[in-house]
Amino acid sequence: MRTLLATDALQAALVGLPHWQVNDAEKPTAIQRKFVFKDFSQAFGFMTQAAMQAHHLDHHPEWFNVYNRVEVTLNTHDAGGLTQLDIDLARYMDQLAGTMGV
Ligand code: H2B
Repeated sequence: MRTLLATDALQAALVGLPHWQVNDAEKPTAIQRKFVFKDFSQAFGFMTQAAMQAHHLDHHPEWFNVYNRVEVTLNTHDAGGLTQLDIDLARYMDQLAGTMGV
């Protein structure tokens, strides 16, 4: 799970994650998305549920929150780049935000 994704596998996975951007088009080592919620309570609810999933996966986001905004960066520091765990956590976050109307 913590092996770097090959370029073609990463490209294929990113097709299903249109809200996520790579940090560097030439040499992607992280993906990023900015979520905007209704208010702080909703943003923190998202973070709380995502944190439980991160704990479950033993895979943790870098994130930054101000009021209703949550900026997320995913990468696998053990592997030095992007792995399937980043894709799985991004999908989970997309789905969760979707249930909150985001
Ligand atoms: N989270 C992320 N984002 N990348 C990792 O490489 C990672 C992690 N490694 N969470 C895990 C924890 C590792 O440090 C522990 C020891 O399992």
